[in-house]
Amino acid sequence: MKRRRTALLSLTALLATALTALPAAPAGAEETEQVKNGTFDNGTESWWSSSNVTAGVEDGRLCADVPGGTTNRWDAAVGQNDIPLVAGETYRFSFQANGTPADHVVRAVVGLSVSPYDTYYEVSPQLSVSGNSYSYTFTAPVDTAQGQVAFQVGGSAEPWRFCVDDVSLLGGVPPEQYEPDTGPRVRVNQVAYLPSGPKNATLVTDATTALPWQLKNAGGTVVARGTSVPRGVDASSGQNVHSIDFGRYKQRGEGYTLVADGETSRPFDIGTAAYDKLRADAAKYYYTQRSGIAIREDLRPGYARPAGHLGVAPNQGDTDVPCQPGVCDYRLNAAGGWYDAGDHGKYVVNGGISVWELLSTYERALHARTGTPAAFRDGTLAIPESGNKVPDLLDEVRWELEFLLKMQVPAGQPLAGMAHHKLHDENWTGLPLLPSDDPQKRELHPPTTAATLNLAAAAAQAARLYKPYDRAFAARALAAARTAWAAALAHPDVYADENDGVGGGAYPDRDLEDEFYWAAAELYLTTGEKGFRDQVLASPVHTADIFGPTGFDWGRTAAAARLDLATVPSRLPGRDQVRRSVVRGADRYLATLKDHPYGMPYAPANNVYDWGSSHQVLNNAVVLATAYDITGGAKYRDGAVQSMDYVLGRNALNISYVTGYGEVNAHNQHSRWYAHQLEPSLPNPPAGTLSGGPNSSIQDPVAQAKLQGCVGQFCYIDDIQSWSTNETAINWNAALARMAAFVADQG
Ligand code: 9MR
Repeated sequence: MKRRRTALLSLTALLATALTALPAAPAGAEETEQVKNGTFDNGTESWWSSSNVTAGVEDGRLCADVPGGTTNRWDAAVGQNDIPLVAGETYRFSFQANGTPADHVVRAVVGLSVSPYDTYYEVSPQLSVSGNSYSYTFTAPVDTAQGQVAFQVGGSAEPWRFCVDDVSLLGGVPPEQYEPDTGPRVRVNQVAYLPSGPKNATLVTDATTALPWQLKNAGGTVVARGTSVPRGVDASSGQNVHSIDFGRYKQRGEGYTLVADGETSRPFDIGTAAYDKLRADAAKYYYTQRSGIAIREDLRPGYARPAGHLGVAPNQGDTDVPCQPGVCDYRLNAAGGWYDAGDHGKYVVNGGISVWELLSTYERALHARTGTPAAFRDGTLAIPESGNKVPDLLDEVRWELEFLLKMQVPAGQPLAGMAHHKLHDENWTGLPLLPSDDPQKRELHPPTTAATLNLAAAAAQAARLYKPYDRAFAARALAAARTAWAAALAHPDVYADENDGVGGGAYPDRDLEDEFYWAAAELYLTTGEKGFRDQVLASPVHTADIFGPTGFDWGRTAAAARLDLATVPSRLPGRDQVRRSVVRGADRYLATLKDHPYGMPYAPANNVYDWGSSHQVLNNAVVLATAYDITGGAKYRDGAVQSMDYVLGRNALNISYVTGYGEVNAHNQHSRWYAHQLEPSLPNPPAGTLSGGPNSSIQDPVAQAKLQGCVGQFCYIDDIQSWSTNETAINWNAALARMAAFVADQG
């Protein structure tokens, strides 16, 4: 513990230093310390600091005087470079730290010391004056000799002092044994069952014979009783389970519990109010995702923030965005739209399907027997446009449509009429980061046929729905859709590069027959023109069996066409067969649901839960709901309604995947601005935000460290860093909005 004060290398000097590759330890090797001089016994040897920080060893720890007046965490830092990391190896990252005065945040990062400065793992604890020990486990996603451990301490208005000791990055540690807290073994929809709807629960138990159950009201009085049905081992969770059906009980009330096998479920309501609220909240989610506009505190208390990406420093976009080098030599004003997810990217394919599912929620309300158009009328969503006499849902979706239209290649340019695939930062940014604080260069990525067809489909659908409110906009949308359609026909195979995933997601798709079918269908439903009708009828997708286990998604859009052709009035020859094909798809989802001890219409092949599985469950439920709209058959309505139980808590983890709904709910979704878990001054996502949910492929370092070997439903963790299991996204919330509206309509 020498008290020597050593001058540290500046960050820039260090980055410029040539780096020597160290031999990488093989995976599964002995535990090996990767940090040199983490105890600071040799002063500051091997450590660097940024030039605005005065750092030295004091009482055997490294202490840094941090200046006030910086903006970002990374504007002031201390760290160590040349740390080797091995892909797939698990590391324990630990340190002791304190801060004076209290409550300053350190962003502790394990990442890449050279451009593009990827972050592999990060935490942002709030420090006390007395200090704490911190320890985390993660799995390295890549091999590199240029790893870095850094403590980012910028972003404070006032100066403060940061001290750190016993910094360790231990490689070769066993993956953490993570035990989720799953609470009582009686699993229910933690929000509400409809009074006249199905009421099912799942009991996790070792018992193999039927057990008695009791339904209790809020006062603890038993109001119904029965016996469970043993269901054996559930493949989606590996648990031995029973199912419980208490659907004969129909009394409205709050605070019911279900008791079985000595366990009491989390409380739930029998009623409809929660779905009226969820229908609005799931749609209100979009206002706070908006880019290019300040979010107003009076409209969303706790969520106000400055406008993002309007070209106001430190932002560089999106009012005048260049292409990636070599892609084009014009610039576009592509301000507005919604941020896709927890990142600041804006993607046309995902924008298109999100617009479709929200507009279809609106369109269903116009045509379905239980539709309630008033639910989305002017004034229902508390947005800046409320009061303009246009249904609020149309106003909200128009924010995205205007952005999609701006992404179209202008006339006179190469590939005119096509749509740029996406627009996002040059490199990935870290968390937390308000949209208005993003300093990165924004770039347009090449046009693709998929984006062009998404734009055509969404704009064509918009043309028929906005016409009663704004004829000029409807005409503009239809013209853009026609132009896009023609451009896609002229360039049918311009694909997104699946490796174009730096700074934003790739959204690659090489099968575009479904996108052609969808765009043709929307153009036909809007115009009734023979040319589009013939395209629909000639598409091989028109008669294909499209209702598979993983349903529809941003890249599988055939169902969008089929559902609309089945429900939006038209003179399509063979429309009855189209309607029957939807009912056949629903029959299959109903069979899956009946077989499933958790009562969900989702059983993916080999039990591999997809990225965004919670919205897959909901989209399969949309097919059930549509079959009800077509046939009036109660079994389809009940199947659709019952699917909501899984999302709202009747699942292996006993968690509701919707923020603010259910006693235990997902609320740490991966997001740069709802980053409360990292930055206490920021909010959690707003109520009504759907989490992506279990993803068997566990594609992020936190999931890889904690969920190794997980079975289906268990491949999830409510951690902000688990972007592959716990993100929020505009397409996923659209599925929630659509199903919440359907269920509310059944009350
Ligand atoms: O939802 C997308 C999922 O289907 C893909 O498997 C995954 C990997 O390509 O990307 C998901 O989309 C993400 C996008 O790439 C970037 N913004 C966040 C999206 C949700 O996680």
